[in-house]
Parts: sequence; C-alpha cells; structure tokens
Amino acid sequence: MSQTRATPQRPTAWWKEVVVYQVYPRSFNDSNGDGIGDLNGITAKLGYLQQLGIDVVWLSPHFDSPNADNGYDIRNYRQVLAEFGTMADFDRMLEDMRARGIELIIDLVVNHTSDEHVWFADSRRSRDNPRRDYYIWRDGKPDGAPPNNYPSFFGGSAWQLDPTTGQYYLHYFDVKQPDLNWENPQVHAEVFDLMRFWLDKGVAGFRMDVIPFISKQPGLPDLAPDQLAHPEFVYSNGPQVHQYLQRMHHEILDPYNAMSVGEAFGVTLEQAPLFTDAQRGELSMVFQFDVVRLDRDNWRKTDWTLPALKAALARIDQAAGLHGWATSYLCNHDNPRAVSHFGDDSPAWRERSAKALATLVLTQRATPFLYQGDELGMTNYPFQGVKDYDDVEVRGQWRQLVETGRVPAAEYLEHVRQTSRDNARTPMQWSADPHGGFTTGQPWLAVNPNYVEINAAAQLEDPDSVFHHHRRLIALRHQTPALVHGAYVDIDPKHEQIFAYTRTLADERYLVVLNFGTRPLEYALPGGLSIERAVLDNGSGDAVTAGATLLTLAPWQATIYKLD
Ligand code: ISL
Ligand code: CA
Repeated sequence: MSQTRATPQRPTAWWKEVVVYQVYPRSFNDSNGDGIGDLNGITAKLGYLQQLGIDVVWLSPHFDSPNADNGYDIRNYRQVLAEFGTMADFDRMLEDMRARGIELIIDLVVNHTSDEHVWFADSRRSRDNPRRDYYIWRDGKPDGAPPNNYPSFFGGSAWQLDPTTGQYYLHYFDVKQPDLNWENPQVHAEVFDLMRFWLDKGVAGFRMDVIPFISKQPGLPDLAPDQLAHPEFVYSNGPQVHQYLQRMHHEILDPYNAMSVGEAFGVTLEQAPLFTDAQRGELSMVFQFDVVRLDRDNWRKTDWTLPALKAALARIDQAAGLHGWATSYLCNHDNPRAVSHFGDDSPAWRERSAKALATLVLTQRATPFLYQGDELGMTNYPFQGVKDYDDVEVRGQWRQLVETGRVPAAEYLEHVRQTSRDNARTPMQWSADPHGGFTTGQPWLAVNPNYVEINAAAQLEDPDSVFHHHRRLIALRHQTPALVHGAYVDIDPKHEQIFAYTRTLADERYLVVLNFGTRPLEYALPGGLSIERAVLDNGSGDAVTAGATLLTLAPWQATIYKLD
C-alpha cells in the first residue's frame, strides 16, 4: 500500500492507519558474511516487507554501541554501528523504504546512554565537570552502602561506585547503561537536537525506550519491601514525566507530525491515558505490558487463562478511550515468540495457531506491531544450558539468583527457557540454506534448527502459509476502516476457549471469532448476532450460511465475519 509520508501539514493521525513491523537489525539479515545482521541486509529484504504489506518499520537501535545490551546502550547517537554499516547505508535503506511507501521509525533510547558515551566520560571525570549533572550521582550511605535500595533490572544494585570521584551513579539497567538526568535542561536540549538530526533525514518518528522512567522520584527514597519485586511501577511514576513529554511534543513531535510510541513499562492502565490522550499533547500511543507479562512474575513463568488475556485487551482498549490510541502486539525483542507463548507451537497446530494470533493482533482498535519472524510463525529456541544465551539480562539473573544459591540452576533454566528475550533474537529464517539463509558466515546467535521447515522461501511459495495469511489480514485491515477505528466489544469475556469480539463503525459490523485450543466446539452466537458471510479465515472454518447464528469451530479456527 503506498503510504505517502506524513508531513507537518497533514492533520490526520496517520499512525492510526498503519501496520508496523519491528526489525531487530542484529538478527534480520547479514549481507556481508560476518554473522551479524546489517542495514544493507535490511535493504535487500524490503521487497519482502513490501509484499507483506506493512507500512512502517520500527528499527531497533542501529547506533554506535559497545553492545552491552545489544545496542540499547548508545555510545554515539549520530553514528551507525560499524557492524551494521555506514550512514550512507542508512540513507540508502531509508530512501528505498520511502520509495516503496514504507515509513521508518527508530528507537529513541534516552533514559540512559552507554557508559562509553562522551557525555558520561566527561561526567565521571570530576565532580565539577560541566557535564557532571548529565547523569545521576549520589554519595553512598555513611557505611559506604549505595545511596538507596534500588535494584537493577539486570541483577544487583542500580548503583555503581565510581572510584575517580567516590560517588555512585544510577543505572536502572546494566552497569554500562548510566541513567541520564532529565532534571537538567541541557539533557533536554541534547535529546531534542539528536531527534531533529534523524527527523531531518526523513525518519517518521520514534519508539521510545522505557520513556516513563526519565523522571526520578524526588530524594530517591528507598523502595518499600512490596515494591522491590516490581520497581518499574515506582520508576515509571516520577513527578515530571508528563512535563518532559509535553515539552518534547511541543518542541519536536508536533512540529514534525512525528509518530511516537512509548514503551510504557510499569505504567498501569489507569495511568496510560495520561500519555496517549491527544488533548494532552504527549505521545501517539504506548506499549502496555499487561498482555505480554500476563504470565510473568519477574523471571518466573506463570500460567495464563484466556479470560485474563481478554480482560487485559479490553482494559487496553478502554484505556485508549476516545482521545487516546493503543498498540496491539504479542511479541518483540524482549519477549518469547508469540506462537510459543500464546499459541500452540506443536507441529500439528503451529501454523494454524500462528494465523489465529495474527488475526487477533491485526483486528484490534490499535496500531498493530508485528515482530520479525511472527509472519512466519517462528518459534522459541530449544535452549539447554546458560551458555546458550547471549542476553545480558540472563547473565545478570544467573549471577544474582543461581550463583548465589538462591535458585537451583535447573529451576531457573526451566523458567528462562520459556521467557528469555533471546527466544525472539535468534536470526530470521529466510530459507532452508545453512543458518536459515541468514548468513554465509557463523551467526552471532544460533539459528533455530527448525529453519529447515520454517522459512520465508518455503512460505512465499505456499499460498496457505502463515506469511500469506498475514499478508491477507494486513490487506483486509487496510481496506476495512471498521477494523481500524471501529468500537471494540468482547461479546463473551468469560468463555474459557472462545475469543469473540465485534468491531463496529457506523453500519459496518464485523465479528472476529478465535478458537483458542485444539478442541472443536459448537458456538451459539450470543446477543442475537447473525452472520452475513465469512470474510477471511485461517483455512479451518466451515462455510457458514447467511443468517447463521450457530458456528461449528475447528481447532484453532480464526474467522472474521461480516455481520448483518
Ligand atoms: O527485562 C525486562 C524487565 O525485566 C524487559 O521487560 C525490558 O528490559 C524492559 O521492558 C525495558 O526494555 C527496554 O529497555 C531495556 C532494553 O534491555 C530492552 O531491550 C528495551 O526494550 C534497557 O534499554
Ligand atoms: Ca553483517
């Protein structure tokens, strides 16, 4: 679909109409055989993305970085990571994307930088360095302990003692990711300047990494015991966050009519409208964690039920309300693969359940975000020992939980196998060639051995593939305003296996019915609904007759119906 770039003159919220595809550059496509994905590799696959029909690419960090957290630790915001290519490669990629009607949003990581960023190198040099207050420095306790009990998400304390000046600096994530001090107006100026740099190159907006964290609690008091397990609820609730975002909107996002999606880690559904209500002038939309973290207690995997999933989605829709907007996603680079997490990745049901999940993601009243490989039904990786993992989060948790004897290794590995971020970071599976056609070299992270069966080349040739079902769903969404803007009503929230909801815009009414399971069952439509016709299903539905009110649902059937 050709999508002309939003221009400052365009008043419409163009970002409500798009389907976004997230590219994790390290794992997308390697064009020069060094085993690492790169920008030219992305450019080589733009025809594939155009065929899929997506409108926007969200590119995970492509900036110069020492890769302590795979690029979420930026050393130079205006330089492309050497392993990914050059600025000329970036410009060529962006030009080719836009020639194909694809917009690009990039990852704005400004809660923290790399400790190798020149700002931090200066800041740590002396207590009176002009850039000292770019970061958050505090004296330790009189006994030398850290300033407070804040934990890092990657294990250990969120404070690191820096011997040069004898003070601690704050890092919510890795020790190599010092938090920026947003109370310092110079930090605002530096961030707004780098945002302009990329917007002036033609980038259409930003995904904003843990953006609610940028405002810190005054005085940085200790967390209470019940807050320690989930510090994100405190970190995301600082007093200035909305002022900072309203300033960013006023100075940058609004003048450029830029799309902005905030990673709202720790933001409750009651708080979400404060970020997305268009009348407040902050962000276009946010990622909520209520679905992807439904079955998570920190590093532990817990169970989930379909009614709980449905309730979370209904609350996300309500939180968007009339003046806000939401995102719809089941996977990203921080989560396990959608079909392994919420579907059934057994050989019998993987494809059909992957199509059912795609139907769910692509028919919400929200901007859908697909993660690279979702469109192929790629699955979690068969991790064995801790050495199979690359993720700094796993390494930190292993040190904190297993090496201290708090958690038996086998127990930790059983949970992290299911929840690890590395599940989604294994390389894209392009073909049945060695390493899935991702690289002609040695991949930086092992390719899932099931690439022989699950790969893009095979699916492009198979009209019933997961890929082509995504393509049909995206095309349907593009031509059906009710599936974008229509009111969302879950018509059977308590049902344990059926997910059924309507999307209504004026006199256009659609019904989406998903059978979340392998049990076939009869389903009598509640509320006097009757069907006009089936519009699109995942190859398992029966042909319903007009006026039908009783459905016979096959295992993992996913059907979109037009209602009378
Ligand atoms: O590990 C998590 C919290 O326990 C993840 O949910 C993740 O770290 C969190 O959602 C924040 O994610 C973002 O910021 C991190 C980076 O590691 C993630 O990849 C990024 O998406 C620090 O930049
Ligand atoms: Ca490469």
